[in-house]
Amino acid sequence: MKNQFENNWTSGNNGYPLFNEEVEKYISVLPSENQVKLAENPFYCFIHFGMNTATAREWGTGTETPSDFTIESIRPEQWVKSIKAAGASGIILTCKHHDGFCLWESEYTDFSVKNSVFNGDIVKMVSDACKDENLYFGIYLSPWDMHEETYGTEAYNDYFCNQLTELLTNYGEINEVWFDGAKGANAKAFEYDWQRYYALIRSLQPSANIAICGPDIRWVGNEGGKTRKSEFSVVPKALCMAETVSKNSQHSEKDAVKLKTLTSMDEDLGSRKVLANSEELCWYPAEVDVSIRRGWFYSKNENKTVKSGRKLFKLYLSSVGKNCTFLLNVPPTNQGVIHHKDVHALQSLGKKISRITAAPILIENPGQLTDKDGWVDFDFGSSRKLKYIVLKEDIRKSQRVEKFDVYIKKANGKYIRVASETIIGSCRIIALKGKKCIGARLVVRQSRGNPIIPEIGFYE
Ligand code: FUL
Repeated sequence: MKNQFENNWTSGNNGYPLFNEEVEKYISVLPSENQVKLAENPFYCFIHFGMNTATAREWGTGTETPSDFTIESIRPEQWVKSIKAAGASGIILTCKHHDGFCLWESEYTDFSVKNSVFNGDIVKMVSDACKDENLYFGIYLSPWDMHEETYGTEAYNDYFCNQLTELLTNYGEINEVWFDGAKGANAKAFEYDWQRYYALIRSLQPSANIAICGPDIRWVGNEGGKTRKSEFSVVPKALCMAETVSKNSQHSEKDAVKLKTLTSMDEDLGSRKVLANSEELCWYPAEVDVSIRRGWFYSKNENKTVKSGRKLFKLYLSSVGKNCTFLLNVPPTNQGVIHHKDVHALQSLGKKISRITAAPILIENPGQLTDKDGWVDFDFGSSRKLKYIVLKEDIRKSQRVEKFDVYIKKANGKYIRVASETIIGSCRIIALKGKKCIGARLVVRQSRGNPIIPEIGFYE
């Protein structure tokens, strides 16, 4: 009779093959260097700011005029400092939202800050402020444009590429390009030339990840911070074209048929069952985008809806702590600053995040487990109050762990199971509220090949 630890990846692997051709196929899917960098910096802030900030709307109409942008000044250094206090490592600015109004002085349209009371280039001001504080800078450029008259004709692809070129060449390093899939129901039908946009980004900013309607970062599927039980980064390749394919028909019929059965909203995107039915796979990690307030843009009516530091921290744990990246939107006010309520919540979030790893008990590198390591023991040397366990897989060797348990060891030598989970991925955080113990045991139950765990940290 096996004890509770003997059923593990070295002895039966939960009924799944540990290594065969299929498994080899799954673990041969690896992240790009850009995706590794993102996994190491998994928390960014979104800044929704623009015409809608001046008019207090969520979506504009495209019929606004530059004089409707009545904001005269902004304090981007205050934006960047507040965001940095939260622990984020980058900012993504809405350079152009669906209304088409540009926050930089684009050569290709009159509909920009250049013809408003604002004196300056907001993209430049924010990207400079990021540089000053060592934050990454990324751009949001809405493909859907309600204002631009070429929208709906082939000339719009040129217009869009011209604007992309301006943004990708005049502002230093661009770390991420975020393409929104949103488009109004009555908008003109139009085929975006995604492949052309991607090629342009790759050539002008090779270190940028392309998110959402792009091949590098997957939308988790909702804006409420909900994540799946198992967020796999290896998924069917068809998914990485999903948002694109659903909006234009430039891809083959074969892709479109596959996508009918699997969308980025499905609960299971990466189990063996799903992967087995898929010819091609890709590395496509999930991003959780949430606003700190009810809306994406600032409205004074929504000051009451600012999420508390506690709530934001929960979102952090369920995104960054579950193999996802976290993109928290913080919209500046029409006075050009981040409202004090948001600043306060960001500070509180930052403190909570830094507390996770502030008091280490033990940090180890078990490395690649061998068939002698059905479980791994950790000895704390004395009784400690365990609050967090942070686990990392070596994603350069793909995502392997499919099921694991963590036990704590009590002073009397007894083991108590405190976590029974599925995936690890780039980062998995387990919160335990200060459990007294003298050690811990990690049991990997199921894996795709040998698990590789370069770091497991225990904190009190
Ligand atoms: C949505 C947009 O329509 C919202 O305004 C916002 O930009 C959000 C991030 O994406 O699709």
